[in-house]
Amino acid sequence: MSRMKEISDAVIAGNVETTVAKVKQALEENVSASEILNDGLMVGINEIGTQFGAGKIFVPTVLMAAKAMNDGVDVIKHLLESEGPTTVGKAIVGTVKGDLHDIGKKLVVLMMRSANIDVIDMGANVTAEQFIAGIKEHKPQIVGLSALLTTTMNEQGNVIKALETAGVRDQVKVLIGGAPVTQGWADKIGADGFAADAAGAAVWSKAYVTSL
Ligand code: B1M
Repeated sequence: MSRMKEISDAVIAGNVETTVAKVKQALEENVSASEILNDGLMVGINEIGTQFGAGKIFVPTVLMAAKAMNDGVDVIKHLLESEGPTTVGKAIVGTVKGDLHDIGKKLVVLMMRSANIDVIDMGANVTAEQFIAGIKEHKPQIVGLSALLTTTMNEQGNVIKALETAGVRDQVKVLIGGAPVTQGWADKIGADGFAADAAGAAVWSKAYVTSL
């Protein structure tokens, strides 16, 4: 069995120890961190999503797989992140209120940091008020809003409205993303940008801050 298949199988099985061990083995075999992420860990969590959506597995199984995925990402994190100290801009990124999904958001944070952006990770289930406080405290150029549920996508629009009401909307660009989110949705709620994945979020953010 290939190493990448072993990693995806370990994520699907929710086996944290095996996932971490196999990721370490792959690194020792000089497999790149992005290959481990895309061809191993992501394949596993996507299969979990398919099985969950089909009602074949339930939340506890998904949670175990998410833990395996997160711990696997932790092993390769330092390789995905840039080691350069120079930052070209600042962002705050969080998953919106009512939404606990944070794996994708963590990857977005990781990739934006690797593009030399100083990112404050606000966590998950972040309220509009917390985003506003984050803007006032950290003075970022970019606010990133992640949403994984069709129900919490609306909260991305609510945050944008709240930023307008608080008088801070013109201080930042708002980037949105998450599995159900599209460019059309970004246009509809008045977001400045949409990215389909973590790499896209990094490219968009870097292009914006270096254009200032
Ligand atoms: Co949930 N869940 N979940 N879940 N879960 C989904 C999202 C779902 C599609 C599964 C399914 O039915 N097939 C479904 C949503 C259906 C819908 O609304 N359309 C779903 C559901 C229904 C639920 C619950 C409601 C289940 C329940 O309780 N009945 C519940 C909601 C809880 C809540 O949030 N209030 C729930 C709970 C959970 C767990 C807690 C068990 C766990 C999350 C653990 C955690 O994150 N710490 C979980 C998981 C793991 C998933 C799946 C299986 C995997 C999500 C994931 O991490 N993907 C997911 C199915 C799936 O997506 N295939 C599912 C991997 C990750 C790297 O991808 O997050 O898409 P993703 O991020 C990508 C891009 O979207 C993008 O870049 C990332 C990296 O490339 N991106 C951005 C993300 N944010 C971005 C921000 C940007 C730009 C790009 O700019 C700022």
